[in-house]
Amino acid sequence: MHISVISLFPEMVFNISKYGVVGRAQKRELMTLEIENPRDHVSDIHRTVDDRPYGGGPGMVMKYEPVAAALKAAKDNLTIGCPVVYLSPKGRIFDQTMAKRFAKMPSLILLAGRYEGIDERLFESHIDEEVSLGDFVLSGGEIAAMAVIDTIVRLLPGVLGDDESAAQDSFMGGLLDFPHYTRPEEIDGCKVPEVLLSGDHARIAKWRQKQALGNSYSKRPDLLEKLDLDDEQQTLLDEFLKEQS
Ligand code: 4G1
Repeated sequence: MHISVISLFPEMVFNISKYGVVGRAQKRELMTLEIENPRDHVSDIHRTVDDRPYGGGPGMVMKYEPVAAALKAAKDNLTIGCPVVYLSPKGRIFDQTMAKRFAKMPSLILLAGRYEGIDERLFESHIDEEVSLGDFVLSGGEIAAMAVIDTIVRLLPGVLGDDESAAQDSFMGGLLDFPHYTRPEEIDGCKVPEVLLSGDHARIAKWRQKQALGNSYSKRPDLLEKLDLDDEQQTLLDEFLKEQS
C-alpha cells in the first residue's frame, strides 16, 4: 500500500513513521509513505501557505493553491481514483471498520490541516471524505493522520507476525482486551490470578473470554450492544456478573 500525507510539518510525520510496526512495514516494503509539504509548492518569496480569513476573526486559513498543488504532486505518484481523506473534527469518527475499508485500498492520501483548517472550496473538488478521531481540539491533523496510518498498517497482510495477527483477530471481535500480567507473581500484596499460573490452556482461554466480556460490559456497554453474544458468551458474562456481586 502507498500512503501520502500532505502536511506543513513533514518532519513530524516522518519521525513518528520510523517507529514500531509502521517503521518495520516500510523497511520490509509492505507500505510506502510519501510526505508532501504544501510549502514546497509555492513560488512567492515568503512561501506563503496561509492567509487571513475573509470576514475577519482570529486565526489563519490554509490557502487553496498550495494544498491543491501538493495534492496534485501526491496524485502524480499514485494509482488513479485514490481517495483523498481530510482529517477534521467534522469528519465521521474513525473506527476499526473504517480502517479495514482503507486497508483494502492500493493507495490513500491523508490531508492534515493546521491553523483554522483549509479553504472551504477545496472540499468541492479535492476531498473525497472527512475523518475525525473524536470530539476534541487538536492543533493539527498530523497526529490524527499517524493514528489512522498505524491502524491501517497493522491490517496489511504480512505486517504483523502470526501470533500478533491472531491476537488482533480475536479482539477485533468488538470486545475490550482481557487483563494482562507479567512477573513477579506477587507485588505489593497483589497476586496474579491463580488460573493464569495453572498451565490449563482451556481454562485460561475461558477466563480471558469472560474477563473480556465483563470488562466490555462494565466499561464500554456501547461495544456490547453492537454485538450478538452466542449462548456460551452469554453464560460467561452471567458468571462474571455473579462473581462480581
Ligand atoms: C472546532 C480533532 C475545531 C481535531 C471544533 C479531532 C475541534 C483531525 C482532528 C476543532 C482535529 C472541534 C481530529 C479543531 C483537527 C484544522 C487544524 C482542524 C486542526 C484542527 C471539536 C483544529 N481528528 N483540528 N480544529 O480541533 O484537525 O482528525
